[in-house]
Amino acid sequence: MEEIAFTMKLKPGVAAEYQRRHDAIWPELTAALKEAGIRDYSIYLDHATGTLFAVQKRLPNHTTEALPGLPVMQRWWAYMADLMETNPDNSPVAVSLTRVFHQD
Ligand code: RM4
Repeated sequence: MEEIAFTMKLKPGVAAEYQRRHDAIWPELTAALKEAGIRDYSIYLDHATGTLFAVQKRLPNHTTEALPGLPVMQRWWAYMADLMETNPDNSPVAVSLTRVFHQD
């Protein structure tokens, strides 16, 4: 299983609402993420900067590249767009990170 990490950016003053929405994440989205092969997916927030740090494991045969085409993913991104820095299609601006250390 591979692990990837990336950052996203929260707009100022919306951390509580971001948390609330994720505490009530749509079951159909959870199912879609699992179906795409994502496992052990966490998002952390740096309150000082609004930077979101996402880390997830993916099955070797994951299909995460297809997620942006799913209606449920597009609906979720549109729903979250008021809280986050986004691209024109409402997907969050995400910056891939390079793992520089790991210890089992
Ligand atoms: C985040 C962002 C990501 C999504 C998670 C579940 O706020 O929208 O794209 O994978 O939620």
